[in-house]
Order: sequence, then C-alpha cells, then structure tokens
Amino acid sequence: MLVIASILLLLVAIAVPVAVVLSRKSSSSSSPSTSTPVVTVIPWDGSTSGANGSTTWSTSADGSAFTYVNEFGGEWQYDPTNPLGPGGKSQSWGKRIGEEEWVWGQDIVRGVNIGGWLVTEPFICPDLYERWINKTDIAVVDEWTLALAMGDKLAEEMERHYSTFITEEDFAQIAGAGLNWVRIPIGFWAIETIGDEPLLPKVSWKYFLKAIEWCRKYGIRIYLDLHALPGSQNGWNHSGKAGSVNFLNGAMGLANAQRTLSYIKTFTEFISQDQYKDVVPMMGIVNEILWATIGETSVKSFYSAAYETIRNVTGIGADKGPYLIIHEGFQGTAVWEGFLEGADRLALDQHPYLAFMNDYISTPDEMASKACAWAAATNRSQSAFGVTLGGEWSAAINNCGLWLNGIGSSPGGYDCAKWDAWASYTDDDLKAIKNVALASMDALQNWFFWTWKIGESSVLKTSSSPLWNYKLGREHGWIPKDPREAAGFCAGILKADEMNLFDGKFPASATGSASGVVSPTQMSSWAFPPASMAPSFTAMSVLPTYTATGTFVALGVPTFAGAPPTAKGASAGPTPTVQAGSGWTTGDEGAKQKFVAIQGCAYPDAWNAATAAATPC
Ligand SMILES: *[C@@H]1O[C@H](CO)[C@@H](O)[C@H](O)[C@H]1NC(C)=O
Ligand SMILES: *[C@@H]1O[C@H](CO)[C@@H](O)[C@H](O)[C@H]1NC(C)=O
Ligand SMILES: *[C@@H]1O[C@H](CO)[C@@H](O)[C@H](O)[C@H]1NC(C)=O
Ligand SMILES: *[C@@H]1O[C@H](CO)[C@@H](O)[C@H](O)[C@H]1NC(C)=O
Ligand SMILES: CC(=O)N[C@H]1CO[C@H](CO)[C@@H](O)[C@@H]1O
Repeated sequence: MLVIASILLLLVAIAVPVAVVLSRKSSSSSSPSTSTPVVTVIPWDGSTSGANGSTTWSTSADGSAFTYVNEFGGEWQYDPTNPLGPGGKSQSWGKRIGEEEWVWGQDIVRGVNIGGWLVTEPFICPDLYERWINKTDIAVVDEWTLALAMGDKLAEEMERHYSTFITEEDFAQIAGAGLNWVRIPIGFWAIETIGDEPLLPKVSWKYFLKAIEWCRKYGIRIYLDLHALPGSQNGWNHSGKAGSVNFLNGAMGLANAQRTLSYIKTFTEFISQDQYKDVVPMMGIVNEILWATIGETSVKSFYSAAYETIRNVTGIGADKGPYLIIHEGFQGTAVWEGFLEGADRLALDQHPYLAFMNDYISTPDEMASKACAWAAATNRSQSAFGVTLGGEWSAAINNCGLWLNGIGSSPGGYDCAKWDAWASYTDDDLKAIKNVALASMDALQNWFFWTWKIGESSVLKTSSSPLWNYKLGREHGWIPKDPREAAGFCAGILKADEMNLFDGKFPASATGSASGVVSPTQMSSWAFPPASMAPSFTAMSVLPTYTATGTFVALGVPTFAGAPPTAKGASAGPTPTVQAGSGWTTGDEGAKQKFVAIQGCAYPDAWNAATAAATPC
C-alpha cells in the first residue's frame, strides 16, 4: 500500500518540475516497512480546496503534499490564511463543516475509531510495546507500565508514536473510504497528571488539536471519547492501567469521580467554543463503565452529575456544545429508557462485540445474523431514548490476534492460524467476513468501527488482528469499499416480526428541540454523590473526598503554521492571525472550583484502593 502511495506521489512530483522528493529512511532496520514515511515536498500552488486527484498540502506548512483520493465526491478545504474557516466535505452527501448542519435521523454516522493513538493499546500498536517489553524489569501490560519502562525516554517515545502512527493523510483516507465521523479515545492525562502518575501529561492534547484541524479540512466530525479516567473505570489495559476499578468503586471511588468531573468540565469548555463545536459535536464521558462492579446507582448518579456539569457550561439547545454520550455499561439499551427523561441531547453508546461472546460454533453467516439481531433494540432505543450509536464493534468473529486479550494472552478454541493469516483468505472467507461487517453496519445504523488501523508487529512483520483493521480490510476485501452497501442488509436476513423500522423521529429533547428540563424524579433518584459506594461502603461520610477549591486551567488552543512555501527554497507564509479562543467557553476560567486534594490530607493510593479501608481526612 505504501509503495503504491509513494508511486502516486512520485507521479505528482514528476508532473511538477521543481518538485523535490525526500525519502526519510527509517532509522531502525528492525522496524516494519510501514514506518518508512515518504515525504514529497512540492511548492504550493495556492489552492485552498480540491476534489479527487488534487494535490493537498499538509497543514504543517513544511511543503509536504499528497494526492487526495476520494471517489465519493468529497472535497478538502483549508485556507492557511483562515484556518478556522469553513472546512471540507467528506463525500458529496457529507455536510460541510462550519456551513452545513448535521441532521440526526437523516444523516448517518459511518465512522471509525482512532484507537491506539492518544490512548495506546498493545494489540493496536504492538510495535510501540515491543520496543519496551523485556527491556527493563517492569512487566509491561498497559500504558502505565509502558510509561514506567520508558523512563526518561517517555516524552520522546510517545511523541514519536503520536506523530507517526496517525497523520494527516489518515484523515484524508478516512473520508476517501466513505466515512464521515471519527471517535477519538483520549485519556485524562491530556489535561494533567497528579502525584506519581507516570503517564505523559498534556502532549496528547497537542495531537487532538491537530486532529481537529485535519477533520475540519477533510469534512469529518469528531466524537471525543474520554476513554481512560482517574483510578480506571473498568480495570482494563485500555483504561490506562490494568488491574482494579477505582472509579466509583472502593475507598477512592468518590474522589476519582470528583476529579473526573473537573476534567469533563475542562474538555467541555474547550470543545463548546464556537471555533470548535462544529468539528467536535459529541463527547463521551466514560468509556465502557463497568456497571457490574460499580453498580447502577453510582453509574447513573455520576452520569447525572456529568450532565449538569456539561449543560452548565453549554446551555441547552441544538447548537450549544456537544451531544453528551453515555455508555450503556454492557446492560443493553433497553434499561436506559426513561433515564434523565427530558435531558438535552443525551445519547447512548453500545459496544457489541461478536469476538467476545465465547461463541465457538457459529459459522460466519450465523454470526452475521447475530449482528442483525442488534437492530431491533437499537431502533427501539432511537425512538424511546434518543440517538443510539454503535461506538465500537469489529468484524471479528473470534478473539484471535496478537495480544488481543492483553500482552501474553493466547486465545483458545478458535482456528487462529487461519484467521490471523489474512493474506491467505479465500474468496469465501472474504465474503463471509464482509457480510458480518455489512450486518453490523446495517444493524447499528450509526456506527464507529474499532479501529481504523492496527500497526504492524515488529516481531510478526505483518499486521496482526486483521479483523479489527478497517483500512486493511477495505484494501483486501473483507470491509466494503462503500459502506452504504450495508443499507437493507438485515432486511434480507431477519423475519418480518424481527424488524422494527425507526421512523427518524427522536424524542424532541434528544436532538435539542425541547426545554431540556429533566424529570425531577429522575434528578432526585440519581443525585450525586450516591448514598453508598461499591464494594461495601454504606456510609459515604467515611470516604475521602477532594475539594472544589482548585484553579481551573484551560486547555491550550492551536497555533497555525501559515501557508506552505510557493517555490523551492522559499519559506512558509506568515502565521495567520486567528481568534483561536481562550480554551474556555464560560466566563469562569480560573474559577476556584476544580476538585483537588485537601491540603494536609493523606489519601489511599487512588489507583489501588479497591479493597482498602476508607480513611477520611
Ligand atoms: C481519483 O483520483 C485518483 C488519483 O488521481 C485516480 O487514480 C482515479 O482515477 C480518480 N477517480 C475518478 C473516479 O476520477
Ligand atoms: C519477552 O520475553 C518473553 C519470555 O522470555 C518471551 O516469551 C517474549 O516473546 C518476549 N517478548 C518480546 C516482545 O520480546
Ligand atoms: C450548575 O449550575 C447551577 C446554577 O448555577 C448550580 O447550582 C449547580 O451547582 C451547577 N452544577 C454543577 C454540577 O456544576
Ligand atoms: C431500523 O430502522 C432503519 C431506519 O428506518 C431501517 O432502515 C432498518 O431496516 C431498521 N432495522 C430493522 C431491523 O428494523
Ligand atoms: C488485562 C486486560 O486489561 N486485557 C484487556 C486489554 O484490552 C483488550 C482489548 O480491548 C481486552 O480484550 C483485554 O481484556
């Protein structure tokens, strides 16, 4: 693929006489071939938009350029003198960022997750982990231990990952694949770390800002997904730290939740600014909250506090900041009907994974039928609750793949040798997996595949976990070239009484056309903090808390590079004067309301207190 891309770039370069082609060879010979970036530098011809086949220049203004390939009538648009102006259109049917409104019920989200980028995961970027496994005596299992192993190389290593794993061209390719949204997982450490948390603070935010710029340019909307929370909301490796759940669970459960509310406010303040709200119209507050551990009351009570925090920033109504996305906690969509009834633009996220059903017998066709069975409940939830998304799913029908279940894991019970060897798939295999993808897309209606790409393992020298790799699947035939192909797929499989057509009408409050007054009964049922805390605290007064007396600090705003050089050897244009905002929507930047530790108070370890005794200050 890269070879083809570089040939295309060379062709462009040949067509432009003064072009200079630089080939940056990878420094390490053991690195996989995909890490050899080819950068083509071409003088800028002054264009600020383009359609299929046009050359587009990187927003970094280093003169690097590539060919924009989009056979769906998409257009990139980026004026270096007005970088916050109207953006591109992902496809001919896309809604131009900054000019055209997204209409729920008419427009369909066809998206991918940008997994493994700003929150790393061993199975998505194995190469990054392979560089540090067995190099120190730290057992590397998640980003936390990876950071510890990296030691004083942390900033260098993470920045290398952020700047190479996903680049501007990925977003152009996402639009070119017929997709119009991305869900971008981010960790709390984009804002700050405290105490001895080893994760790299603040730097991922710089790359999130780049993603906003690129998405604007290519006409893609962003669902910001708070994927990793203080204390860990699910104990899985992708929450930052594998092990125990300390968010709304255990002695530090309340304090970690309070700290999270401050971070939710900080993100909301940024993305609700006029300059950014059209590019980031959705925010997920807690990825995959573990209801089974945390319990219904704490989950719902936290969601209601987050709702109030967010709407206090944004106000109520269609154009006021992001939709607020809650995860269903692996309970299904139906239990959420009536929750915070009347709430303004509250949306539900489900992550149905065929891969983790421990189903060892179903054929791929039977798996496709199982995916179609998600449709009726999804459609019902759209009518009864509001916007209902499939925020994560994959084409995998088993849990094969390098480190899919964590570093060192080896799945049993499946023919993984067959399913890992994507280059040997037969036409029947390709068709069968593609049907699973089509079924999932049609059933979920508004979806985000997990994930856009899986990096190559430096050990295996190939892309592992192929059924989780949208880009690779699209190139090789197990993901449709045009995701619109999925429309109506399940109608051909489900019986009439299994259908449940959604008529496009959400409850009025769900799309911002109601007062946003939440049912008082709901508000009082789910008051925050909850009256008890898992696993066994019946009196909340014994739990240590933080205090809302810290000073809020806004997230940094982007800076823009100016226009690329217009001739060989020339310098980039002047940096444009733009009103990039302050990072803050409301007037209370600097307000002393941020949850922080109480001076002089000794707290249990906020990441390891799930079974500790409570020691109030
Ligand atoms: C789109 O652009 C690519 C790259 O220039 C070209 O190969 C392809 O033929 C174009 N497709 C259409 C439909 O024009
Ligand atoms: C790390 O060491 C273990 C035990 O020797 C070995 O099985 C594994 O393959 C090594 N992993 C890497 C990435 O070097
Ligand atoms: C929201 O604003 C109201 C009114 O100013 C205030 O009473 C309430 O405490 C705020 N809630 C949160 C969670 O910030
Ligand atoms: C869900 O609703 C959509 C929109 O009306 C429809 O296209 C789809 O077929 C429905 N799915 C089922 C299984 O009823
Ligand atoms: C130990 C652990 O947390 N493993 C998880 C790592 O992430 C993968 C992929 O999401 C999960 O399948 C594992 O359970």
